[in-house]
Amino acid sequence: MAIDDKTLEAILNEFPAKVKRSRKKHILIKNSDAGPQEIEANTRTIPGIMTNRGCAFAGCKGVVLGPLKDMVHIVHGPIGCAYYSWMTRRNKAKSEDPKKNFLSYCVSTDMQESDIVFGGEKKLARMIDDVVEIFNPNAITISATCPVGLIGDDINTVARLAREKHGINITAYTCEGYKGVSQSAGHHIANNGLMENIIGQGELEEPPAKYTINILGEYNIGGDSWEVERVLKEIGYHVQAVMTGNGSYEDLKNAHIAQLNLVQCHRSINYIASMLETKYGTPWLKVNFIGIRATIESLRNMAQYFGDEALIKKTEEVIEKELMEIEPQLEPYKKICQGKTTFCFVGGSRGHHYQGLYGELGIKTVLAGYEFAHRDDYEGREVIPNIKPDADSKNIPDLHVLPDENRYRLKIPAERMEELKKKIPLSYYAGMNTTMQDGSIIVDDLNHYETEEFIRILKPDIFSSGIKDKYIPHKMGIPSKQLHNYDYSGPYAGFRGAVNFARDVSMSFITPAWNFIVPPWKDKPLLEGSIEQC
Ligand code: CFN
Ligand code: HCA
Repeated sequence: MAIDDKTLEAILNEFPAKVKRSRKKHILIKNSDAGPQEIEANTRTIPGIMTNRGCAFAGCKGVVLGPLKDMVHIVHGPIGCAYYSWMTRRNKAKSEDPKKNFLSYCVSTDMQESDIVFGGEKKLARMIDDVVEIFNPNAITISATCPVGLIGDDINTVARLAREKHGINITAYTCEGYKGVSQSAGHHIANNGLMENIIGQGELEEPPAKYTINILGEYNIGGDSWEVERVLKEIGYHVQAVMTGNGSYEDLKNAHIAQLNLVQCHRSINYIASMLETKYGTPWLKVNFIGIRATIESLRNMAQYFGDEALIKKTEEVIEKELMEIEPQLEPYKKICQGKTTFCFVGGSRGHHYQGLYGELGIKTVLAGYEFAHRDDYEGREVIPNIKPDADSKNIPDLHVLPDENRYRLKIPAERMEELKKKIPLSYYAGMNTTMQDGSIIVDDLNHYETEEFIRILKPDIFSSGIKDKYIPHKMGIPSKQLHNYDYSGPYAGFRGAVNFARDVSMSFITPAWNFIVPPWKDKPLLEGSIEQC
């Protein structure tokens, strides 16, 4: 069954009038005849609504800083925030020097009541001394949790004094959870800090290899960036820094020498992409290594960008070889998946990145959305290189270069830009409003009530989201696939990742477990009790 305006109205009628008015602006039924459809995004969640969103601390420490492996990330606050952001995201890392991988540690000042009352600065300073003595890390970050901002601990001064004392890079991030409306604020805080304190501080002056690139917005969840790097290296690229999956302080310091920045996740790290462009003139190119077609197009775009015939040829050879390997493996899974439907609700970019991969397996996305994306993630942009983003960033082009070509390390003559405009097909990563089919539903900041209602009506064959809502569909007898941490599996990126994804999704469909589950409401009364007569 599809959802029309009347059904949507009925779902929203359960809310109080004011809440209904607000939620209505966050939900769209895709209709390409209606012209550009607007959706409200990046606004505060209504208190009382069960959202899947996280906070600024999660976005800063959890998402952007956390994966940097040779740094110790201190969480300044009571233990809960450190504990619940400890390894759950499955950002993998292997260190060249095994003594310099600190990701498996949970490091926190564990503030107690007396620290809240009398201040936690001294405790934080002592902790930094201990961390330097015990771990000898290359650098340290300090992330503030809510109470730190409320009591006014000056973590920047603590960091500066510790830097002078220990002579290593120690920086503070005032990413208290309450800042902004979601994780997104924390991404921005982390981006600013990394740019200000680390990127560009290395000694390298020239790219160490012919095609030197950075990968931005790739966090190595379940090993994704290892799979992407495998292919890129085979083609002949040199990856200077991955931000920040399996990333390191040492690589990041020299990220400014790259010739091109790839932007995989646009939502969490577009700020660094544009700051690198402004400061060092490095152009950036949006890519998507989730899905086979998206991976191929991304590789082709990169080759076109450098424009070297040998690189273009090598790219095609590698694509052909990879396809020969995976196509026969995918066949049996496609048979299982064909004709099925899914929901695809994730935090930011993955909400549209995964639709292509699902489609390649024959699975249609009937509902999708983001927890915390901004309007530009939904609405898509005109794909014209050489345009600066406008003030509210609604028109960020996908291949983004400044007009003054002299500012590039990789010089792009005007006629080459014209050629690139024609050659680079960027349709698959335009905003969500353009990736979904007519009649499908787009929801911003989907909540638990709406989740249940939409599942009840649309009956997807698989539900893909995160841990907070995973078990609602399970209890309704529908498989669910976490697209955040991949449920202990992965990698899902690139060519081989697509096979892993196809296998995992197929297993969820054919497992006989669903035949043994009777949802509680089918054989038990929902309420128990007795009615007394008065
Ligand atoms: S790895 Fe990324 S891809 S960084 Fe971002 S917007 Fe989160 S942690 Mo969860 S899975 Fe998710 Fe994206 Fe970019 Fe991950 S869709 S919510 S903040 N995200
Ligand atoms: C975060 C991290 C998260 C949470 C995932 C989930 C992740 O937002 O703080 O809710 O299942 O990917 O680990 O997005």
